[in-house]
Amino acid sequence: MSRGKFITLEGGEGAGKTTNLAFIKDYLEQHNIVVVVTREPGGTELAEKIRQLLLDNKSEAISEQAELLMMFAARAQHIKHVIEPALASGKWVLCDRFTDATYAYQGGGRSMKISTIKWLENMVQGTLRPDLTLLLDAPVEIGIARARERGAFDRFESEKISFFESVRRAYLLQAELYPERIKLIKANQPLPDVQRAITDVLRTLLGLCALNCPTSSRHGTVK
Ligand code: Z5A
Repeated sequence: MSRGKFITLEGGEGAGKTTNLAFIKDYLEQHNIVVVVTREPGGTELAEKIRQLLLDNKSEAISEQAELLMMFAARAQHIKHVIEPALASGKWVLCDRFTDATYAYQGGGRSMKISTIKWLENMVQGTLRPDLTLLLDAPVEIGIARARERGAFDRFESEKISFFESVRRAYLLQAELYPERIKLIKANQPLPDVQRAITDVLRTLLGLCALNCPTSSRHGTVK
């Protein structure tokens, strides 16, 4: 049995990850692919407990180092108990955020050293990397306005605009560094257009692309 594929969805506040996760799952299932949908931080009982601690905005102040290590502690559990077994059994894994979020939030937002994040990535993940990452990118104000409609803010969502600007810049840098893996999707357009761009990328991944492949720029942007 061939190994499944690992797809991650990334983006800032309110970019539309959760909304599009269901769309992608349906699309893959229509192509007879068995999909495991999961998220980070989280995905196992213990990792979900770590998530609660990380998002709780009433907890004692969490140091930047503790935050980074908690992300990777949750990730280690998630990989061992959910991601690796699913991929090994031929299922595809669709994950709402993964390590690009660590580069963006802890690296960009909290200014943690990239070399430290890379060291932890190698230690926890070994050679595991996503096969495809869809980066939903929208101006910070648009994402925040969308997220605000949802109500109460968690510990991350309570950060200042400048934090989210740094997160966005770090995500865009990741896309520039890994254009083969990370496909940039403009998320500040109507949902049907976002989903058309996502479908174009998935068609390419599934090898369904004949003459009508999307034109990708050097940075992998799909319009
Ligand atoms: N975090 C971290 O710091 N380091 C890490 O390594 C990892 C995570 C893995 C939890 O993430 C937090 O963990 C996250 C980063 C940190 N904190 N933040 N911020 P999360 O993914 O659970 O939380 P989130 O980013 O806050 O998700 P979100 O706000 O729910 O965003 P979303 O899933 O991208 O958006 P959505 O719920 O799909 O859409 C929001 C609204 O916009 C909704 O009403 C939609 O109907 C609407 N929407 C979506 N798309 C459109 C379009 N195209 N047009 C109009 N309206 C739209």
